[in-house]
Amino acid sequence: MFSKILIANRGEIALRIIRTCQKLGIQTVAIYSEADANSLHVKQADEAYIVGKARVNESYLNIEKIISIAKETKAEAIHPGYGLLSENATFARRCEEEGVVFIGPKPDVIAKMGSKIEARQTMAEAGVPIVPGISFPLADVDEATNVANGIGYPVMLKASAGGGGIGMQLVYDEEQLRKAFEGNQSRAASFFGDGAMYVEKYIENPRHIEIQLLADAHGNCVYLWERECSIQRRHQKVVEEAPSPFLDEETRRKMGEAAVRAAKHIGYTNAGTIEFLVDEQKNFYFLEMNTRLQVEHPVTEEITGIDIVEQQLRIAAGEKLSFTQAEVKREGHAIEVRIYAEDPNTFFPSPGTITRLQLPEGEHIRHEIAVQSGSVVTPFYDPMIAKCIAKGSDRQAAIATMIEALHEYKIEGIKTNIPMLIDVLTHEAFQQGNTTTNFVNMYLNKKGGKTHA
Ligand code: MV4
Repeated sequence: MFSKILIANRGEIALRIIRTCQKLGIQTVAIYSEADANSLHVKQADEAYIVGKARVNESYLNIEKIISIAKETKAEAIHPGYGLLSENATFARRCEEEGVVFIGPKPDVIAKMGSKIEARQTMAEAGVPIVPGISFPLADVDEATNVANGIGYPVMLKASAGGGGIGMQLVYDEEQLRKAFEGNQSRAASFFGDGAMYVEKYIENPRHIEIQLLADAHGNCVYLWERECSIQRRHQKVVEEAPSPFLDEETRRKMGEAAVRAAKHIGYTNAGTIEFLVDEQKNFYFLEMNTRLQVEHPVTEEITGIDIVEQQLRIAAGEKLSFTQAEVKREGHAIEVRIYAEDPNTFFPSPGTITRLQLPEGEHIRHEIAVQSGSVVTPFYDPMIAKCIAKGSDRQAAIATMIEALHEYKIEGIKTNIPMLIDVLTHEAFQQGNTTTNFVNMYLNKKGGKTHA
């Protein structure tokens, strides 16, 4: 195992990684920007070094500076957390070249899954169901309409370099596709440096269900069940849970086995997630692979008892997985909510100073949080300030605990989305497990959706 690692991230995830390092006796090196000088991750790490100005391009994304700090401090590995450099193949490659272990998969695997077209091709080869559509870049608008006519409208026009809802458009007919094509292509080219576009059949009102994987460098791979993350707004998840209220045991097993096939086919190592769209008939289709630790990993930890960050460190250090698929347990139900510093109605960020912060307590409540009273939420970074995870013997118990907890938060000085989270958790549709990706528009009277009962 490593004796010292560098954490190339900030906020709650930096603290989360430090916690596991402390448990395992690993020394930690934090990096921070000028805006984060007083942050908790700086205080809690064993060492901390400034990397630059507030803006991420001048700090948390400065690859060469981060690697030089790792080398100077004799950190043996770098944990990238999520976001920032976590899915940057160039960073992973530079780490490899400099003899620093990147805690994640190999650079080529990151790059392969970063191209959505290549990912589709690869999954099809591995026998994983993909959304009906094409797995090559469209040459021009005429090819796009020919292909779409074959698939049948509506279709989603997507950028190969996109993902997470960026660079995609729903079109209902040929005229809309013709109008959308060139604009989308040139936006993708300027935004991602890659204008490759493809089309898929539009799956109506799907669920977003993802499989958590752990794969070691010795050919062993297990799935840690699923998380359902359908409750989103503007392609940002707000509530995640495990297990999914929608899956039956057979579909769960088929999805898990498909995900393991996918990982083995690409020589995947470390923790990873295969995202699926699941339609009303429980057909599942590969959507994207996330080659990093995810924000919502705690719900999986709560139902399996497995520390996913610890597993990442062990895998990166070359250890074999110490358990088999049959030994992965599943117990109870866990729900996570993401608390954002934002206006609960407009969803606009609400930066400022947190003048008071009091958290709910209880044995079934877990917090992942990097702010306290007096902390300043700056406009430079993601406005997610905390995650709350509630556990219960079943879904109903977990929901009840979460609703109670949400009412007990005392946060002053900034606005948060807690009122919106309470609306979701208390809604009959949510309680009945009607958790589709249209939930917020359909039930919460946002963006012209139906009125909230
Ligand atoms: C889709 C889709 C329906 N059909 N693709 C949104 C995020 C990005 N990763 C892909 N997304 C979607 N792709 C096809 N062919 C619907 C969505 C989608 C969605 C997916 C997961 C969770 C929430 C979503 C909200 C709106 C649209």
